[in-house]
Amino acid sequence: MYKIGTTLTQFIIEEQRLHTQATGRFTGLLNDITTACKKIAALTSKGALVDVLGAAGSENVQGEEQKKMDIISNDVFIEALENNGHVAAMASEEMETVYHLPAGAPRGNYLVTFDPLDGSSNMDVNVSVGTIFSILKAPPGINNPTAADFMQPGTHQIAAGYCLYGPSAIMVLTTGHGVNMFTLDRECGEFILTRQNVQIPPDTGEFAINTSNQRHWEAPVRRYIDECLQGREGPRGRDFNMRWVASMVAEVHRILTRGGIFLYPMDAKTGASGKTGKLRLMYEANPMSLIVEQAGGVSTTGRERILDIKPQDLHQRVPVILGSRNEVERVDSYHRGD
Ligand code: P6P
Repeated sequence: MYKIGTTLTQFIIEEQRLHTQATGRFTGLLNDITTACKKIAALTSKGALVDVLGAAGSENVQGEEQKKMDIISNDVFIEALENNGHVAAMASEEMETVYHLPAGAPRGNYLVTFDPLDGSSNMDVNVSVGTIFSILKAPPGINNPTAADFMQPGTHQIAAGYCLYGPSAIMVLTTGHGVNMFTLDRECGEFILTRQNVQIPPDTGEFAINTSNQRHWEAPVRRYIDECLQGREGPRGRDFNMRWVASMVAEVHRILTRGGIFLYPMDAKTGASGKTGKLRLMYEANPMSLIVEQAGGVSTTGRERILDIKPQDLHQRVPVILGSRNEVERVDSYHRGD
């Protein structure tokens, strides 16, 4: 256990000391990511004051309208990581293909995937957004890794985290040994350890789903939500509450903080468009699933553990049902027909 008040920088150095073979590159990478998140936090907090709101006038590879901050955050992240010799390549929601480092830039041991500003449409209405990142090992000796080198299941992640830009800027990080939370002290510019070894309560009375898609849901999800809505008069014998922020980072943070279940399930709407879900595996579902599992929660598609999925494409989408263990396992049981 670390004393509350430890800085993220100190925490990362202490963690490195636990690994006698450590070269310091992983520590350097986490510090680069921290720098990127501090810069994005500063920009999101200024908003209209620095003209970062509104549409960029372009679309990303997903065919989604890009916000100015999507592009700015992506550039901030790339700039913070590409020249320090800690990464070998990067992949982002905002870039169609793998980002190769400039010729001559030193290559590191890691691949990083990221969603530079998840929930960015909330920027214009001043609602929480966040950066999500995932760290994988790069194949040794490859100067320019390809998309195939990123096709590693989520269980291979070395680390995962997010930075939530809300009333506070909070970095949440796991390196495979539990989940810790760090709040940005804007006066000293440091993320300060404020919660250690976070655990998600196994039970919850709070679900998060975009109910406007209800007519498109598969039967198991419709059954689960219907039972929640029937409350104490129904088969669950208790009332439920609902939340939907339309920012996965905010939903996951609430679940880490007080429990809950988040569902963006497979539905006929996404199926009809040939997609296999709404959320992206490599830089949304996988990092959030590692964090949730490390905090004692569960994360599945309804039919399989998300971290076990063998990726087929950088921008592959998957259904996501994650959070409090007993609720997610109930939804899974409904998918099995129990
Ligand atoms: P909808 C944000 O665009 C995002 O990728 C997640 O952060 C969020 O949970 C989801 O999509 C919101 O989707 O369909 O409710 O707008």
